[in-house]
Amino acid sequence: MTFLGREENPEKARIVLLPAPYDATVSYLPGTRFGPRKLLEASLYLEFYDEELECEAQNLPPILTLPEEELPLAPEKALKHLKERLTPHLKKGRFPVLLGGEHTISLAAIELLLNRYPELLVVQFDAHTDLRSKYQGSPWSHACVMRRAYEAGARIIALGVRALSQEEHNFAKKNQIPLFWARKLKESPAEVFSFLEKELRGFPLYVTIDLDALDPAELPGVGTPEPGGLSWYEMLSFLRFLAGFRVVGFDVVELLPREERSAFVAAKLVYKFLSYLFCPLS
Ligand SMILES: [Mn+2]
Repeated sequence: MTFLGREENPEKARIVLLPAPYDATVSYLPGTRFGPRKLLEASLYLEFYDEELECEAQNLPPILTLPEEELPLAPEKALKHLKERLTPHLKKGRFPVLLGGEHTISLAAIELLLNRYPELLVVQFDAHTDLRSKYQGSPWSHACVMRRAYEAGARIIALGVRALSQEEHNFAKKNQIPLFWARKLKESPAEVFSFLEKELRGFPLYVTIDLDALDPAELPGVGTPEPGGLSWYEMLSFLRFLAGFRVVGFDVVELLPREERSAFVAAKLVYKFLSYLFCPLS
């Protein structure tokens, strides 16, 4: 199973897709472990011509989709496994894309990229901040992933937030982690763009897309569907903007494919972001 059904010569790949079928710490609705497979399946049915960029999927650089491997249940072991799979591809200069799986898996890419780019800035699309110190007894819960990333040395900017605890809000304030509420992105996006323009320029960016940043009306298949999220076109406007900066990798996580529709939307989101990044306007 490969993204867009593309069969590449692995040696020539410039983009590497790593399925991360993991949902061991999930708190509400389980099943994100089936996310990567369903997303890849759905990608076969996308229209390969992009009307916005006037670009064909075959004009994207060669994409290598790694085979799905079952992950150990223990989060530290799962992250280690993902890092080991990703490392040889990063060494070859390939652009990494992780497909989740619950949000915990982002840490594998973030920690590896921090070794290469100590100034790494993580742009997080998420309904939640995921800044809890521990959740349900675990420091590796999806609800803690950005706290761990912050502790590992990443700078974070969170976009689309609309559900967080007092503890998380206090932590973000104390550590000057910018949080942009979903309401702000929807009502005054120009202010957010101008903030990002100033903050992102020159920095290596890792973009982590928790699909619950989107409104559940657009994509219902997530572990915690929070109302009031981004529309499809709002999300695309941010991704297209980010593609003008130095993005060094991204992930799309938390797909809970109870129906085909969400997997299709998620697959199209991956395709759109890759196109913004790699398909220049003709
Ligand atoms: Mn999240």
